[in-house]
Amino acid sequence: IDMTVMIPHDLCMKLKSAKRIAVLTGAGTSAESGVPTFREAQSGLWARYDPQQLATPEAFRRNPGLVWDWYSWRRSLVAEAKPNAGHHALAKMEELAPEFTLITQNVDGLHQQAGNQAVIELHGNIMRTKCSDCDIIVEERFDTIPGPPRCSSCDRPLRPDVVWFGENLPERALLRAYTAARTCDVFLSIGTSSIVHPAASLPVEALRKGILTIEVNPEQTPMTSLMTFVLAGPSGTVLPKLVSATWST
Ligand code: BJW
Ligand code: ZN
Repeated sequence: IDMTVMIPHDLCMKLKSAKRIAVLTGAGTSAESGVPTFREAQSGLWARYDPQQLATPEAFRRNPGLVWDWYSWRRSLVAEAKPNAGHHALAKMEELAPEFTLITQNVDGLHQQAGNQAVIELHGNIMRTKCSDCDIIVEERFDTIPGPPRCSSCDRPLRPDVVWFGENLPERALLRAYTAARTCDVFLSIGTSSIVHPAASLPVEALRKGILTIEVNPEQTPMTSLMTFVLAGPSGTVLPKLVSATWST
């Protein structure tokens, strides 16, 4: 199979002349760093684990130990992961673009590690812990402790500071993400299956405003046919090519 993805010249021209660039990333962006995605048939987390038993507030109430230990395992994977060439290309893009907003559904912090400054985390961060009751953020790291530790102020179990199904996204982050999606000149959707809402509605908002949209994903998604450009390849190879084709001429 020829994995070479051609970058259209007019895409580069439009990206280079964009004043504001907004980017939405998903788990696919971190796949090449060894962080498992969610919905892929063989390698995705939901192929082996049931999200209803692990990634909902009900699951945590029912079985806090199971949920805590599963996230401890996920934290250990993330702790070993390093940003890949796609993350580095997005950090470069932030330096080169006049205005740049990176909206991520990822909880692994790899964009920040790659050097991106303007990162909006829609689904929280797996390395942060908060109280399940009083929402206090706990700075201490609990890498190897089994079962949920207890909140020092209210004694309720602590939980990862991520957004589970049925929970609201952080309000300020979501508002800033909608604003960026509606006011940018180019919107890129990278490595996301585009099915989890409200994140999946961000490219729809951009399209409604007539904004140029680009998808980077080796597979098709419900958004693929609506996008202005589709770069059908892995972000770790497509993004470095996109950045050099756009800005080094
Ligand atoms: C590559 C690649 C490479 C591979 N390069 N690409 C409207 C309609 C229907 C349902 C709803 C709706 N509004 C709300 C809902 C319910 C629900 C929802 O959307 N469900 C859908 C499944 C239908 N949403 C919610 O519950 C949200 N809350 C909410 O809406 O609150 C209001 C409300 C309250 C009460 C009732 C109703 C509404 C919260 C969503 C929270 C999502 N949480 C998770 C877990 C985070 C913590 C953790 O890490 O454990 O977030 S689920 C999981 O999915 C995670 C991800 O951020 C999220 C998105 O997944 P993503 O990133 O797209 O990954 P994948 O695996 O799906 O896709 C990977 C992609 O990469 C694939 O396309 C590959 O091809 C590609 N790829 N390798 C580039 N190398
Ligand atoms: Zn508490």
